[in-house]
Amino acid sequence: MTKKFTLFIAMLLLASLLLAACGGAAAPASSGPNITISEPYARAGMPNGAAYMEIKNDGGEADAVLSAASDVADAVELHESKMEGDVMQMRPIEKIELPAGGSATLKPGGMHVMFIGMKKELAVGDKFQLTLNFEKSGAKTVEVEVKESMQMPAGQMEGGQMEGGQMGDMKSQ
Ligand SMILES: [Cu+2]
Repeated sequence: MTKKFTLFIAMLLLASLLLAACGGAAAPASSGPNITISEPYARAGMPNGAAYMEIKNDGGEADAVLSAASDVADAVELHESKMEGDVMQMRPIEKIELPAGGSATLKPGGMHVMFIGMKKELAVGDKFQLTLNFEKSGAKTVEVEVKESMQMPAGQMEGGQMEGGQMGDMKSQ
């Protein structure tokens, strides 16, 4: 009786160990890449535009942005700007790497999402959808707000004032 009972307890223990093992096996799947995209914004211009943001990977597995898509432009590419001599050059990049626990900052003068052939001119304050396609995390869509114009500083100033009708008023006076 005691022996049988002990065996029963042993089997219970074994079963709970197996359950724990299964639970443990499920954990690595949830500790894959964990992507957060923060503060996406765009600089609008004609004929091209660019979007910037911070992409964080809090997960335990590396990921990468492979491509981007949006209906605001004819083509959307991943680019990187670099100084070559005195000239700022940009070139398409294959992907944006996101190491486990790492992040990538897309900012003016660095990596960016490039919009080639804007379908219409965006104004400061406009919002549009941008989808980033990740190697492991799949597609993630963010809302991008147009914060500034590409044509600076003249474009920026004119854009704001002409929209408000102030330029027109001043001219007519
Ligand atoms: Cu570019």
